[in-house]
This record gives sequence, C-alpha cells and structure tokens, in this order.
Amino acid sequence: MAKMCQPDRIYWCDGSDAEKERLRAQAFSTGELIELNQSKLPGCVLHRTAENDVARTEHLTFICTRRKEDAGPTNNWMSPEEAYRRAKEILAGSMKGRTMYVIPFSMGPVGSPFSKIGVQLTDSIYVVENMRIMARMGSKVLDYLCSKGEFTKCLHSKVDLDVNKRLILHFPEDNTIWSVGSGYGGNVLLGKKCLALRIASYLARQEGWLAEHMLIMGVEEPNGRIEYVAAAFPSACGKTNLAMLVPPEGLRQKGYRIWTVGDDIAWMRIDTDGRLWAANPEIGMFGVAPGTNSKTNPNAMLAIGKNTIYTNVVLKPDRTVWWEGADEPPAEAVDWRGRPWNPNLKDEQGDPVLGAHPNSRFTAPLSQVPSVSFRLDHHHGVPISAIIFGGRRACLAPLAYQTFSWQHGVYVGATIASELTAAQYGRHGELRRDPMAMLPFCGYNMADYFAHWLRMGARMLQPPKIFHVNWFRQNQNGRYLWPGFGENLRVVEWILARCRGEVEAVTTPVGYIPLKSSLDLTGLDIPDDDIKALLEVDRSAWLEDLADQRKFFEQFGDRLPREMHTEMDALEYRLKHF
Ligand code: OXD
Ligand code: MN
Repeated sequence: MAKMCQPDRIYWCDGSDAEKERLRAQAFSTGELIELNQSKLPGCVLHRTAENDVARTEHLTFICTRRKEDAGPTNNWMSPEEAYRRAKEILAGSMKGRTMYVIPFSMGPVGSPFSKIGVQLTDSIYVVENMRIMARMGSKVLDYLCSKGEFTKCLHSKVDLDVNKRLILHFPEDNTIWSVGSGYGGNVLLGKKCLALRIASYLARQEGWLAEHMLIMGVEEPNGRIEYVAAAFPSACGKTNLAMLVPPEGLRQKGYRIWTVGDDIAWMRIDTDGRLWAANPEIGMFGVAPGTNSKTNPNAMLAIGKNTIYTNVVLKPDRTVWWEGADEPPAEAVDWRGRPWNPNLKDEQGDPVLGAHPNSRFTAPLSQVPSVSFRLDHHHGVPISAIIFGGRRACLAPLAYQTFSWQHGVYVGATIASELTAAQYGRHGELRRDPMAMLPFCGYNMADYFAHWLRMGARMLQPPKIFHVNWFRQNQNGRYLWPGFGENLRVVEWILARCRGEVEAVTTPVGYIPLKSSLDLTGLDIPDDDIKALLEVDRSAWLEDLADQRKFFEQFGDRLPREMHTEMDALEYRLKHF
C-alpha cells in the first residue's frame, strides 16, 4: 500500500495519550483540527469537513463481489478487478508529502473470540483521533493480532477530497475495504459502517451470527432485574436518544433505570443457553448533533462536555459550540463552513441559513455517558429479551405491536420503512423501505440476509420476541400524537412485560397491540382520542402498504425466501377476513 500511495512517512499508532497530544498539536498547526475552549470543553476539538463531503455517499459505496447477484439488487456493485483498478489510479502517489498512519484496531474487546481485528491505513489525523474514541486501538491490538494473524485490511486516503474521485469499496471475499476521496466519518471510520456492518454482516452469515444496525439497552426494573433489548431504526430516527434515555419522573420513582450498551451496532450470537446475546463492537458514539439538547438527550449532553470531537457545528466567540436545536443560540458566531453567522441570517431566497450542518456530529467515548453499562467490556455481551424494529411513519404503523412469531417478526423487520421528510398527514412523504435498517449496510444479497435471519430463529431455544414501534404517528394536522423521547420507556416497559407474559394485548390482523390500560400513562396528558388513534389499525391503509411491500420484494425474484410470501399472504388474509 505504501508503494502505491507513496507517503513521506509511515507512523504506527500505539494508542497512547502522549501520541494523542502529539497528533492533536500537529493537527492544530495545520488547521485540520481546531482547539476549543479547554476550560469549558476540556479535551474537545472541532473539525470542518469539505463542503461537498458531509454525509455518507451511498451512490459511491460499492460491494465488490465476483458475482453481481451476491451483492444483490439493493447494493451498488462493481467487479473486484474494476474496483481495484479504478481505486489504484486515484491512489497512486496520493500520500506524497503526507504521513501514512497505521491504526490497528479491534471491534469488540481485545482478545475476545467474538471480536474482529482491522488495520486501517489513513492519511488523516482526524480519522486517527476518531478511531481512538470509537474503537479499541493501538499496540495492545497489534500484540494480539501478531498471535492471531487475521484482520480486515482497511485503506483510506482522502486524496484531494474531489467527489469525482470518491469511492467507498468493500471486498467481502478479500476481507478488504478501500475508501478514497472522502473525509466524512461514515465513509472513513472504516471500523464502523464498513467493517462492523458491511463486512461483518457477510462474515456473520458464514459464521452463523448477526451483525446489525441496532442499539442495545438494559432496562433495570424496580426489583433490580435488568433485561436487555436491541432495536433497529433507520438512520436519524433516534437510536442514540433511546439508548441513553432518562426515565420520565413517574417511572424513575417506580425504580426504573436505563443502562446503555450501544447506540448504533449490535453483534449478536446464540450462546450455550439457546438465547441471543448482543455485544457492541464500538466504544464510542458518532452522534447527530442537531436536535440534541438537555431535554431530548440529557445523558448525551453530559457525555459530550469533554474529550469530544465536534464536526461541522457552530463555533461561538468563547470557543464553545452550538447547533440548531441546542439551547439558546449565540448572537454572533462562525458557521460550520467557517463563515461569520448569526441566527437571523437569511439566504437569497429569504430562508434561514443553518449554522451547523444538519448532519453535524459529535464523537465521544461511551464511557462518559452517565448510563453506560459495565457490560460494554464483556465478551458475550448481554442476553436479549426483545428485538424492536421501528420507522418514522406519520400514519399506518401503531405506537407498538408484538409480532406473532420469529418468522412474522423477520417479515416485519424486512418491511420497515421511514418517511424521508416530516410528512403531512395524508400527503405521504417519500417512503423508503429499509429492511432491518440495514439497506445501506448489508454486505451481501438482502434476500440471503432474510434467509439467514430465518435460520437463526430456528437455531434458538428461546428466541427474543420481536416488536415494532412508531414514535412518529401524527394526526390530520400533522401534530405528533406521542410525546416521544424519555416517554418511550413506557412502551419498552410494556414490551418487556409482554416478553414475560405479564400483560394483556389485543389480537389484531397486524399483531398484538397494547390495551390502553396495559400502558402506564401516569402523569401523561394525552387525550383519549389520541391514544385510540395511536393504537388503531386502518385495514385499507394496511392493504395499500402491503401492495407496496410486494413491489419492494419483487426485486429479489426467486431468491426471496418463500416465508416472506407466506407472511404477506397471511397478513392479507387476516386484514380481509379476521
Ligand atoms: C450513522 C448512520 O451515522 O446510520 O450511524 O448514518
Ligand atoms: Mn447508524
């Protein structure tokens, strides 16, 4: 790789604090990182990406398998030969005048038989510093790797950040990732989406486990018992908020408490007890900043006050930071692009100019989250009682329902969908089907992925119960019916009680729906009609949605497991005759 990229220097990262100080000082001198107010935000820095490089670029992300059908219809595909050839052209001499940093990292605890090791080469200090927070990295990983020998080969070069020379390439058959031409987190922190989801999902299928886009949280009940759930929602639907939720006053007084294991990725295996156990391969969070405040996510706010890397947020005159939906806006500041900004600024069309990019981020250690679970470092992770799927739907999906079986649950997960924009009632926003929230992250044919899920269920003695939730249901006027955020724990409480067979539910064509009386709504002021609307099943709307699901599944042809057809036919029958 060095011969191809021609760096001036090669530096092996040891993961030490001294190294961190050294690299940061260097990045301050070039402007790659900006030091923030060290008395108010100790250990915090700011980074601004290129303006054309602010989010994952799904259209430039490829799964490069020998056979196109192994990548499946939902992935972009390129042959490995062509992908290597095109990337090599771009990478030739790309690190001239730069240092190539070598980052040995472990997804999962170092030395765990369930962890995966990667080595990322990069020419970005921003990447090194993010990897230091997100993954276990440095000499301890290298020492272990030397005794083990197997790792995912990860190469990243920002080249000149030209979008026409940007490619995010995955070679699952070679256990290799090449990312060129980008400096945005999701494209370049290769341990995260690229390894821990795309490559890991491919390995997981071969090795008989699951790599999922899920948060993991523990719910401690008043009697001291802790039960764990894993939940998949499409990007920007509030996984980070749910994972570290603060119980509303009523439930807190009852004795509820939340333990955060993970906010984005779950690796799940069947243990000797026949249950599904989930571990978070990461140790940091790379969260969306806008909308995060002391009301929506107090634990995140406490976590990001130190040792945090902020990306594309507003820089205030006192060298602290701000973003839309944080507390009071500053009168004058510098926006995410580095330009003077104030909250009244308008563009040529008269629309407000955002100070922070809508996808601006914070990177912070999970150890700083007040609700972090001590089980983050346990090899086996935590036993999962319930799997929760969800999406952002203004109508259709009720607040919560339980599926009838593992197979029905897999089908429900395979059909989850989210509206891309906040839709007005009746004027549906553009709906994106996002199976298991893995559409952009599954490293192989999704039809085979559904089949793998079905097989996993058959292997478990005590599979988790599968639920669907929707925090985003609206009335005719576009008003949200459910308060969301911390109040979502009331639904999780019902879910766990269902798992133990302790509460009643109504059997409907789509699943078991809570009775109003089985939800603890003390202290919530929700009109009866709203609760009714939240729990309602509109048969004709469901039949319409079913037609859309069938269309979505068509792309998989014969490769789609027949169980998916069975479930759709059964749902249609129940909607029409039950
Ligand atoms: C993320 C995403 O950054 O899902 O976690 O996009
Ligand atoms: Mn994510």
